Amino acid sequence: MRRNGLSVARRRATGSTTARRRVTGSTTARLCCLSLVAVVSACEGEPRVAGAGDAALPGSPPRTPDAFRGIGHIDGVDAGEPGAAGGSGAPSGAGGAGGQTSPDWAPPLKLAFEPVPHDAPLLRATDLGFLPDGSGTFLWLDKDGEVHVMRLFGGRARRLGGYRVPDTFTETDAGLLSVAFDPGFAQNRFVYLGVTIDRQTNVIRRYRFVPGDGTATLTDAVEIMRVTGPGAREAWHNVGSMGFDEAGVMWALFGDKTLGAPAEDPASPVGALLRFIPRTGPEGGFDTPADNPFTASGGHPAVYAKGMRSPWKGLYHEGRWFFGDVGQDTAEEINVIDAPGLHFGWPRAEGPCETDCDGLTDPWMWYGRSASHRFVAEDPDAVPAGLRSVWMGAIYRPGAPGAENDPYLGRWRDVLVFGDWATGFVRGRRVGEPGEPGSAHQGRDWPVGHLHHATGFAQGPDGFVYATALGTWPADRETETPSPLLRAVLADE
Ligand SMILES: [Ca+2]
Repeated sequence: MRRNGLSVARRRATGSTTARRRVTGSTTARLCCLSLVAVVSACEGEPRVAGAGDAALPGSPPRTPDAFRGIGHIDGVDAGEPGAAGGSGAPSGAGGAGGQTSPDWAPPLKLAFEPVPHDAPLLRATDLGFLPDGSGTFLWLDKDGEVHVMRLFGGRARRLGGYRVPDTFTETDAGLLSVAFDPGFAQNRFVYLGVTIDRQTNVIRRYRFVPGDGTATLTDAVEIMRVTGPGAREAWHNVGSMGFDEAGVMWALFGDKTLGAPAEDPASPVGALLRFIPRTGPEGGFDTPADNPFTASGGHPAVYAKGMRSPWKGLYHEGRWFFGDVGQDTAEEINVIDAPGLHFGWPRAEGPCETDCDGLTDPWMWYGRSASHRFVAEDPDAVPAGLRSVWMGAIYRPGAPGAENDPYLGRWRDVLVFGDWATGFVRGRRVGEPGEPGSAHQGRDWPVGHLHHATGFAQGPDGFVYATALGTWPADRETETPSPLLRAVLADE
């Protein structure tokens, strides 16, 4: 847990000033942060669920624009059109100040999720990620602890083998939850798995992926990161999405273990985005980049951002992180991390802060539980549900291998796809260029499609984005339905 003195730049523009020692090149580095290592700690599902209708749930706070702070507008519950211009879906800043807005605005993305036949018996898929070797091989995680090693063959996916994480703790939303690949995978074959091992503890382990004669497997487990919530009596809110930035620094989201207060304590690694550099030796562990914000003041050296409740899915994109924070009673948040040391409010605030707001960063967007919210109303396939659980899906990576023939015709570039696990709406919103104050976003969001119980996204070497979802939920449900593998395709072509 000592600092190694590396200074890691966050911004794309400065990302080359430092490099992780084992990063072999920008292409390789980019390859790993791509794996949209999504993730999930799935699905909130607190006791409040109980199949109740929206009316049975606590109401959301009124939209009070004066209380909004930070960048951009916030979409409130049933707020109608957001304050930003561009109601048709066009970027609000198109052709705007200094020509700094994203070029070549394309028609809004509309997606359909086509089932891909497969032979994997997993019931509760939590994440998937393609090996960065162009083979079409991907790891598909089951909440129960099984890693299914799969490969795309034409229009199907076939199971090559698997690996069971023996000590997976699977209560509530806990389990085997996230996967990422090392920037140096081509040389070291390192794979990282995020897994819950007991009610209080999540770990990130490094494995070596060893393809065998038709039965690929994982070997040499080494613990890199351990995050414990001492005193946690509930299993909820565990390891979320994880990945790497361009400089080879690993990041990972961790829920608050339902502890509340530690989420805003810089000395605690729960309720936080952690940033660290996995050691490559057999002893495991990590070092931390010199620009993590709380090290000098006695905080946890890996903590980069705080104040999160259940950030089960997020993604890194060109110097910023976009993550969803699942609310307890009122608000599902979409947050942007664009500076070190931000505090996203929990447990002092859920949704935009209204009182005692000093030092807190409000969400970029948020939505509540109302069935008449436009996010739900604009999805004709929305599933009636009292629960909401926000997720972050993907932003298309046009520079990735296989993306030369972008099947989305440029429409997914710089577009954040997000949605709700419980109702199934999927929406898109264009993101602005990084490093421009006040322009983390552009325009408004629009309906993209529908995907129920979504849990993971990954861009494949064929250029398509693949998604997965829980097949069976809740965890103790007796009826078993396999998880789907889904190929995202343009819906209007
Ligand atoms: Ca918040």
